[in-house]
Amino acid sequence: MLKDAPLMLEWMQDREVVKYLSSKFANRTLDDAIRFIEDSNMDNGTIHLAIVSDEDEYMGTVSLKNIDRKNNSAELAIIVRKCAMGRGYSWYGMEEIIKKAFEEYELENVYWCVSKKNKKAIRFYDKHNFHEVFDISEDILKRYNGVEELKWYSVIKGDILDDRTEVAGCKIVHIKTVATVGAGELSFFEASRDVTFDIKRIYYISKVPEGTRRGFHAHKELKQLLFCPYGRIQLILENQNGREEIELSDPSIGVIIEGAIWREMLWLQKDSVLCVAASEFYNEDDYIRNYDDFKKYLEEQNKIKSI
Ligand code: T46
Repeated sequence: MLKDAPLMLEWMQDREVVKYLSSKFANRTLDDAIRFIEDSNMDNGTIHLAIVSDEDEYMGTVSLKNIDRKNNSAELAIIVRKCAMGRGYSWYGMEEIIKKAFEEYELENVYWCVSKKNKKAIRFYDKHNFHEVFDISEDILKRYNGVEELKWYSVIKGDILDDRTEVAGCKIVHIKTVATVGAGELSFFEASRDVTFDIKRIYYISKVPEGTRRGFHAHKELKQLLFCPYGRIQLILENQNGREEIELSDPSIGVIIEGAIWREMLWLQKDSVLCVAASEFYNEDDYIRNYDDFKKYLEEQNKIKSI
């Protein structure tokens, strides 16, 4: 809205806010801000949305640029006023525009870049598990001719934007993932570097019909990393504090289960694959397959802890 122009000019003239941007803003005027807002209503392959507070105060702009209908991709850009930093506005703006990109504009991939010197932004993107892109195409790179030291990120439709670090006391891990715009992602973990235990066994569960439930047990000692490289599986976990769920549908998200945790898995999509890296060889004696026995086991464990 045109009333946002003075606040838009505020960040354009704020050296701190614009110091890592490749476009130069310092000499922009109120007329430039007004023209930007007027043009943002035009259908020119770019979508600009205002990020506003509950009181409808302009806090920043989030955009999809270079919308490419052939590759179903677009470049994301975001800027927030200094007073909006660290207050959740950036995350809100990104989450909303990414949702719109996939659901409303039917895109498959959104990507963006940031100066490697902008440590704060890099911490923010890494914390939210956005995947780094290494082999960005020449066509995209030439938009940034002469700009050095850029780090590229991307989100692919289906990636889960969940910033929890734990579920029922189990650690949620971000499996290292490398994205290639328009050509998918590659995820990997390296045993002793990325997993907190030695892996002795890998197994996977496949060809499961939709709606199937498996699990219904806990382990006494086994440590496991669970992840879903294809499909959608709901993982329901229970510890002494109760039950919590997480959807495993992003191949870059894993959950490490250690200690006595009751687990159930629900196949939300046919043929989804559950992969598990385990700390021990298969040993039926380590299973607690009865729910009442699990509850008793937890109580005993708590008694031992409190002695
Ligand atoms: C777990 C969840 C996530 C073996 O012979 N070797 C093995 O390595 C495994 C894992 C299983 N089995 C046998 C034991 C059963 O006769 O395979 C059969 C199916 O196992 P289960 O009913 O335990 O499968 P799920 O899907 O309920 O549970 C499995 C794991 O067993 C369990 O450790 O945490 O996946």
